Amino acid sequence: MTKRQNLLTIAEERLIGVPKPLEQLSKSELQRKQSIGKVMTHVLKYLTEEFVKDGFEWLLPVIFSKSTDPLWPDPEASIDKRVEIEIYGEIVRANLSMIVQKMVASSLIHPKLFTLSPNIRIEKAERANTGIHAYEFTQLDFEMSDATSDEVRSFVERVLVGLIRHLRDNVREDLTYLHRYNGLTVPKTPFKIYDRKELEKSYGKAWEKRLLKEIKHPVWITNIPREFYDFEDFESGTWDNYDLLLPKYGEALSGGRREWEYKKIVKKMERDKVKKENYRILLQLAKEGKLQPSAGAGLGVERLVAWIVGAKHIGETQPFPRVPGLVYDL
Ligand code: ASN
Repeated sequence: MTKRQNLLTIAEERLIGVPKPLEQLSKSELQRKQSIGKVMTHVLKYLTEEFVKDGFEWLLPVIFSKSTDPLWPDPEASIDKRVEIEIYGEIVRANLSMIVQKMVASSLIHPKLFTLSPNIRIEKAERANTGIHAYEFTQLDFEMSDATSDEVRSFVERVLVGLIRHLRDNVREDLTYLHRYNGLTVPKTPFKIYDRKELEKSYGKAWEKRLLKEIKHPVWITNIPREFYDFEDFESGTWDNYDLLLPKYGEALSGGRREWEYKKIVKKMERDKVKKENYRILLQLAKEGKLQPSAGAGLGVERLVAWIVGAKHIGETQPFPRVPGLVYDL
């Protein structure tokens, strides 16, 4: 056995339980994948239609740019490698999220916008078996100029409730085949809201694990310390942001009200040791007073669908699974 084959065998053993590549699926596994694919199609169709009906403009995504999400400081991030390459003599970064582009475009051109954007997050290989991480995934990322967090949350709740109702009516056969028709009930609104600080007080640092086992419906978590772009009240130390947690599958959406003031953004970047030179245009617009207050969020499409269909691994919702630590041919 060559060294490479040996390494592959070790990797494969470690990865038992993760989705196989398409060409290796049995007949019944292919049938399951087909059903998941059908649910995915309906999810994408429903969500994009709802956003368009609500007056959002649909932007095409970018892949490489000088500015991307720093994903730092974020207690949940586990990035093994940041993809930076040189094109035309310039250094560009593979998209970690379109947050910067959303803030700029909602300020300059489309007050309400969304995009379906590929996020390339090379997660550590040890996340292969979590069942909820993929090294490439798609975000339905949206931003609303002048919106409050409450407005974003109510909008998300309305769309999600509508989606579940729509799926129960339109892909009943597939949900039944996937053993999810009975379990996937329409959630009641408003969803419960938990303050992260309160959760830490009652459950300790590992609050998320405990909560995920307890909840039966999607819930909101607010006040999460993270990247510079989410709004932080320096006096009270609270963050005006939110995550949507899905039972067993965890965070499927994160977002917040945004910072727009130049001085505050600079202060936070310096505090977090985020390189200001990577955010030249964002900072320039903020300095000129052209960055508008906004709020928004990004929904992890595959994670949402994983919850809807009860997937064993998020890679099951991808035609070509992106399992951390495992690179298939396609
Ligand atoms: N899309 C998220 C947001 O809108 C950011 C992220 O994915 N890190 O806040």
